[in-house]
Amino acid sequence: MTQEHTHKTGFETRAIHAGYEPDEMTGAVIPPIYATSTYKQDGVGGLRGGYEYSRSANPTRTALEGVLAAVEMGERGLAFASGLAAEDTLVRALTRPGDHAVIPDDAYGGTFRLFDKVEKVWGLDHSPAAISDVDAVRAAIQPGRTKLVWVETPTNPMLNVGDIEALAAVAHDAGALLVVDNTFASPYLQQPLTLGADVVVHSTTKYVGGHSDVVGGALVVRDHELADALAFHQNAMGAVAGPFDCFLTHRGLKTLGVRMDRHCDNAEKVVEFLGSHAAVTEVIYPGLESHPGHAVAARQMKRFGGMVSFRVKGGVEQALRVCESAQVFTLGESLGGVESLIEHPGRMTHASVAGTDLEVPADLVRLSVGIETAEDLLADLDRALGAS
Ligand code: P1T
Repeated sequence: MTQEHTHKTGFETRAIHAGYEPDEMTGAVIPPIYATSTYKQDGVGGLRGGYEYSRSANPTRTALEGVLAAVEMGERGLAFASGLAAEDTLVRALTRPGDHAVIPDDAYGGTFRLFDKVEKVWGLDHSPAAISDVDAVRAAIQPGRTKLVWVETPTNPMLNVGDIEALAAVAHDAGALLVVDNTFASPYLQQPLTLGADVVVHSTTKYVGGHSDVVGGALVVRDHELADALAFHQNAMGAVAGPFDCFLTHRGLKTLGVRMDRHCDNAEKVVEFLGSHAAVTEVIYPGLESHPGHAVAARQMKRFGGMVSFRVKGGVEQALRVCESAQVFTLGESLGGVESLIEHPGRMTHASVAGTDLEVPADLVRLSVGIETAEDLLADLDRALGAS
């Protein structure tokens, strides 16, 4: 399918068909794993299909990058070795020492660590702001210096929601770009480029890959100049995704739509169950009408996702006990795979923000609700919450 045609088709059709035409020679319907570092040239500079060296381009990666662009309604996708590799490439391609970025005051711990311990040393300042509060984001912008407004929505792990259209306007008024980390929503539920964002970031390790068997990252953009700058840095910095990883990620992405619908169905059941459980003090889920970001989420997301956070009676000790007592929910970092995961953000994924303004509540438990039989998930949570 041409890109023009692709963008007119439905999400699942794009996820399954974009980025690759059956191989000319064999008709293979799935992109082969091109396990090659280099390519024979037909005379010096005589490249076949533009392939020269696999850091610069590899056909298995080209196929994944094409489908990533299509599912996000972008012009260009770029695949990286991890979400953080994508983030670092993006930041250093689009900023210079002395510049400034606004970041979420409840960002993923690794993203905060990247800004605070790596990009800062390189000379990029940052200010955390509540991305659910457009005025707070506007106030955190330093006119002339702020080059990036960085948003996660929903955020990890507090599930706050940022209004992408409004934040894009605020960023653009100040001459900055709006970056949206779309990892939690996935491109099935939310397409930030269609709402005015300039760059979409993914940890494809999560819902896009979907099977907890590969680490990867992605950037997707609409603008050709921006795409060229990012592609230059992707090659110059070299944190690319390898062909085996691209194959797995691409395979996962084909079923994103059906998986996400089941993740959402199960999450809704889990939320209802937790909401009436005596051991739970608060359930955090953008699908709840009581969630402060519900109206914005309902406007910009197809459904509300598979991530659920909740707080328990009994503080940190009980939160740890619940995490360690679950059996169907596996105790582990990461999210977005078909299997349910449970974790304690304060001690695990967000340990790197302890003692900062981004510290998360000690009694918080985060669930990545998988696609198992819902009744088994509810029974498991009931058992874990009763543990003492
Ligand atoms: O782990 P990596 O593929 O490098 O992606 C980093 C990343 C970026 N953005 C968000 C919103 C993320 O959640 C992550 C990774 N998060 C976890 C590993 C986690 O368990 O929250």
